Amino acid sequence: MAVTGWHRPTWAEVDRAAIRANIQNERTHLPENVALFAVVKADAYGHGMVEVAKTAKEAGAKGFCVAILDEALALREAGFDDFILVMGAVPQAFAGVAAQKRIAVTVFDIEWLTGLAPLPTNLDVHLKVDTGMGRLGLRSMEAVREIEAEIAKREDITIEGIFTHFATADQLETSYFEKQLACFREVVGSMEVRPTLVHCANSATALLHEQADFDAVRFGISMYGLTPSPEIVPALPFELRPALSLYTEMVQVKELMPGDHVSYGATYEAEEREWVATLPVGYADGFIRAYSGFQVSVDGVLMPVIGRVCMDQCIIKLPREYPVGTKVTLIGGPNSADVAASHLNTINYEITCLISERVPKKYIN
Ligand code: PMH
Repeated sequence: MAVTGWHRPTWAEVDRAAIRANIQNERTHLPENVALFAVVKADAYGHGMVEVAKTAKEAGAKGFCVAILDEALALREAGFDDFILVMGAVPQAFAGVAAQKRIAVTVFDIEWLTGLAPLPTNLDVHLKVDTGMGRLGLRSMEAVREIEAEIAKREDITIEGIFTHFATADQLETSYFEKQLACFREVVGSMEVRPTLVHCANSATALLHEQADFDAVRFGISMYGLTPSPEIVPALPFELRPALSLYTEMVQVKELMPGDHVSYGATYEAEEREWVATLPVGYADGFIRAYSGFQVSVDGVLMPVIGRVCMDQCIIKLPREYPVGTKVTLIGGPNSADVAASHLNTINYEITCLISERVPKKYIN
């Protein structure tokens, strides 16, 4: 059982108004008839799936996309009766469960279909086309036609949708993207019957490319107010509002003397008299060891994490003495998820997904 730390002053604050604004801005940007599906997999990129799903729905999201069947079942369990698509592979053995719960699944392989026993009730499927991502998907027009013909023979399966996923939508150079898009259009055009939901856009595509020919977008990272990549920031059609901030409080403040050391390995040595604070957050919370050297902030003033980050604690160097209980922004404001991603040599997606279940989420607005 994962234990959440409600009795420790370390928490993630999720601003629901930011999520609503990001969705509403994107809906205004999209043609009226294009639905926005909120991508809430991986606990809504670390923001908390159920609360985000509620907020997204209030803001006009018409359904949800998840990676695994359990996430879809958890949404049903929480009372959502909206459209849900599992974008990852669902084992055949669980197709019946998905059908019963009216959860759409992704079909990317003829073998998955041919080996499928008759289902007790209709299963909606979305065909996944691999137009260049090289991950899941049917790789040719013929493969799509073959599946379409196979499903036409069955009474228990409906092709509700067809989709693809872009490998380079977050880059300003669009030649690979254009190739994928042309391939997708060609495959869709070759179908006997155009499915109700033809969709291809992740956030970057939904923000930067015309969606008039499509029926839905799968809006993930930018619903959380983060950019799909730093390079497209100047091209974004509206300002994104980050929803998540990670906070903690100083639990001990002390003065080091020259030559004093900090944390495992005693890798940090004070050169002069200096103030430091111990924070109750560590790598088990998703504040991983690579955050060593990262600048967190107090009222906008940046201060570095010194020495090694421990499992449950870390230490920062203060510019002066601060009272115990002072609130520290680990992620947010000047030390945004993008700045953290750059420090960790990763992407903002990973920064929020890393935050573990031990960190409680507090929802505002
Ligand atoms: N559609 C699919 C098939 C996805 O895998 C993802 C995100 C999205 C839509 C939403 O993308 P966005 O968050 O950029 O809007 N998938 C992943 C992934 O597999 N790794 O990082 C993001």
